[in-house]
Amino acid sequence: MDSSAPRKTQVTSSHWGAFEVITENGRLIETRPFSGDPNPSDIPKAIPAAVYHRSRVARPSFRRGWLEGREGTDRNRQGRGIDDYVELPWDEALDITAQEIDRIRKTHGNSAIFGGSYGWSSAGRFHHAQSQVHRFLNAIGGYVASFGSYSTGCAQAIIPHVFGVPFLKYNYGSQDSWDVIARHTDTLVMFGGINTKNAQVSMGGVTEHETADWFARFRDKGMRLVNVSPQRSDAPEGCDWIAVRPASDTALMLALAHVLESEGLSDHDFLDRYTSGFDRFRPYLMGETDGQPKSPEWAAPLCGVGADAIRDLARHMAQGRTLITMAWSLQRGEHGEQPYWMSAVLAAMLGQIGLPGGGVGYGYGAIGGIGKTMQRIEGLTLPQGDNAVSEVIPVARIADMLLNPGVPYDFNGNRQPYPDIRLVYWAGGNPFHHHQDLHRLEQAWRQPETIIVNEPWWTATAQRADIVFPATTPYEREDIGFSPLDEYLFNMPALIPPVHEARDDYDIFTDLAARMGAEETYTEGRSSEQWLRHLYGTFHANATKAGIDLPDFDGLRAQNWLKMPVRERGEVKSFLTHFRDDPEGRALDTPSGRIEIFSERIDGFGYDDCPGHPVWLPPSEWLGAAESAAPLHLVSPQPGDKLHSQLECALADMPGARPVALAIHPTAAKVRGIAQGDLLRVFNARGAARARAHLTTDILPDVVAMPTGAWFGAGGGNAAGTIDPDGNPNVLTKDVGTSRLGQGASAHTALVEVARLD
Ligand SMILES: Nc1nc2c(c(=O)[nH]1)N[C@H]1C(S)=C(S)[C@@H](COP(=O)(O)OP(=O)(O)OC[C@H]3O[C@@H](n4cnc5c(=O)[nH]c(N)nc54)[C@H](O)[C@@H]3O)O[C@H]1N2
Ligand SMILES: Nc1nc2c(c(=O)[nH]1)N[C@H]1C(S)=C(S)[C@@H](COP(=O)(O)OP(=O)(O)OC[C@H]3O[C@@H](n4cnc5c(=O)[nH]c(N)nc54)[C@H](O)[C@@H]3O)O[C@H]1N2
Ligand SMILES: [Mo]
Repeated sequence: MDSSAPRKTQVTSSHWGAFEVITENGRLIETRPFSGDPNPSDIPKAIPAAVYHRSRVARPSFRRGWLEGREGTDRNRQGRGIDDYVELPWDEALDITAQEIDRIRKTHGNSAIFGGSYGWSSAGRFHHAQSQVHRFLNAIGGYVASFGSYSTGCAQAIIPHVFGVPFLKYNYGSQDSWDVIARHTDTLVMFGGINTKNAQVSMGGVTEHETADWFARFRDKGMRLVNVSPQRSDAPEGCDWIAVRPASDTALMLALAHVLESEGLSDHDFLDRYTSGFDRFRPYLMGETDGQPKSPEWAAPLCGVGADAIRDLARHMAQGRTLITMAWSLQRGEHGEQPYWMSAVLAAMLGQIGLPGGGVGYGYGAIGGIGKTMQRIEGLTLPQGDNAVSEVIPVARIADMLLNPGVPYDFNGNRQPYPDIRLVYWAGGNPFHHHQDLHRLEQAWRQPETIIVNEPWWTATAQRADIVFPATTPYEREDIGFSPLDEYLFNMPALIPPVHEARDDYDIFTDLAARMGAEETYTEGRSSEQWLRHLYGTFHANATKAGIDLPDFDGLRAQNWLKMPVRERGEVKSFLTHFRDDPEGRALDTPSGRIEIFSERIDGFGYDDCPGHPVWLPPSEWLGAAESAAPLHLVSPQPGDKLHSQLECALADMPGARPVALAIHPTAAKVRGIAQGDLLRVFNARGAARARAHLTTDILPDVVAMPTGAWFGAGGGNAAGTIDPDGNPNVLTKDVGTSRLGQGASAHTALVEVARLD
């Protein structure tokens, strides 16, 4: 491909959708919306500035203290985040790195290597950094992996107990499309809202942004749309807002269930036929076990919603077709298992699970692909090989792991010691963006002997690594763009040559593997282009079998992009529809074969933080436990202007853009003497961050919201006791598992105080 032609317009894809890229003499000049997208995202606008940003990693870089330190354990680990870096030529850098990985695996075994490497990386099926690093580590003998995601880690543990399927299979393969909802649903009750800001992105890409248009349809049809959330802005304009305190949804849902049960509105035929354990749950609901009926009057002071409003909502939900949707955010907090499980129980009591437009759905709006139903074509996935190491930690327990080698922990019925990690390899993620309680992570990060990071930019994580390899961005290499939740297929051209000395993750790992005697295993003798042809070949063959005609690889290259006829219109039979039609023949894969309202298995684990049926368990930090030192609940949602911490370097350069905005109610602002636009200090016992006051009545008076994604430390060093300059909320959040069952991230569990920063 000639990337140096004078002026060219090509289309590429990304997690936030497709866009046109204008290049001139091999330089990326500008991005423009993709013609096929009715509501294109603004995110790509920041790409040109980010690609050539001064924070690009130019050459292989070694932390001076590590390079000059003695072999082995004493690599001056305290210097992470403080030391400067020494640049070395690629060959020498790869030699040193391969020797170090080899030393660790020979001295401590491959179970001393952590390669979970969580993160979204970039779109593109082959150059997916996390798949590449896993494949590489498998080729050299394996690594300690991680289970689940920050997005839905807790759901991935609880939902299989309840519905007998992996959560993501339920989420991506078994939910109603927007179209079915538009035709069948009368009432949509959205816990945590459905946010078009979040639907801007989808892993692997979302080409037609259509969530907002569907809501216009819903409104035209006269559907009742209820946003149950601490922020009005969590759902599109025109929805009713039930302002619920964060972390109190389980109490609210229990009260809704109580109304159904006391007013004879629960569907006992459904409960008898399709569920198990309602008889064990009911006494708790009605207060027979603990003397406390979970009535609206009980729930009202907990969740901040009036008893009459709860009663009205319950009665309304029992009329017509009702779909309950649950934002992923609800399980990203302590005891996040409970609202997720309880939503299934509530939906079961309404008796509409398995009917079009009814039941419960997860993650609508969380990513743009959910609600789009596609015929599935397999392929276009890089095989990662087999991992010879069996240890796996729940993804969000990384700091616990590093701080507690050998110490046993509980996870979903298993008890195991944390592995003793000596080397960490990260490619395609930014833990110093995504993890909770970053000052604690900073402590934990001092434990390993060596930390290696492949990154295009000097992120906070790169700034805390011993070895940093400059990686290309997707604009600097050829790839194929595709998501099973999208109907478009892209050849993502190499738009510009690599910036500075950046190399593709694949080439970095190929050269490391070669030095470690694993090149053939890693590459299978293929170049990047041969891999693209190979992966596409399988996909092409599967498409042909499914009756879908696609061009060959060269044809796709020439065409740049195409739309495939894979969108399913109308109802798709899911495992739940089949189960409803034939509960014995198509029994669920749970111990009872039914939806488990009571789980003997979970009960058998004996966890007080996740007993045998859903219960109200207040988290350690929420408004019900607020103290004068930290009286406000902090929610830290996804940023609207970007994906996580990506492109932040360019956005932060815009005048006045940082620190980030903190949404705060005028009442809370007034008592603190805060005016619109004031510079703020947001703090608690764990840390402090700067923010800019954004006064709005669209948030509960004792809740504040601060988006994720500001670069921690924004340019080096950020010890406890300092104030994070650009406003990364994770200096404030709590690093604790959701429970011993799910061990998910508890990002939404945090109380804070806010003051004007004079
Ligand atoms: N407080 C709070 N914290 C949260 C959340 C929250 O709700 N609240 N949400 C959590 C969730 S759901 C998630 S998913 C995480 C997201 O956390 P991450 O996925 O870790 O965040 P990203 O910023 O997307 O990190 C991706 C990194 O990969 C790099 N990268 C991009 N392309 C390439 C490539 O080709 N090669 C290499 N080597 N690197 C590349 C980018 O520069 C970037 O640094 O954050 C979590 N953190
Ligand atoms: N633009 C953009 N879109 C994104 C991302 C991004 O970085 N940028 N990240 C993507 C990723 S990786 C993910 S996982 C999804 C996440 O999707 P979600 O998890 O659905 O989104 P969040 O933005 O974390 O939270 C949504 C809202 O939940 C509300 N909330 C918080 N706690 C509670 C609670 O206890 N109860 C109730 N009822 N509401 C609560 C908050 O007000 C918050 O605004 O977003 C994806 N979409
Ligand atoms: Mo996520």
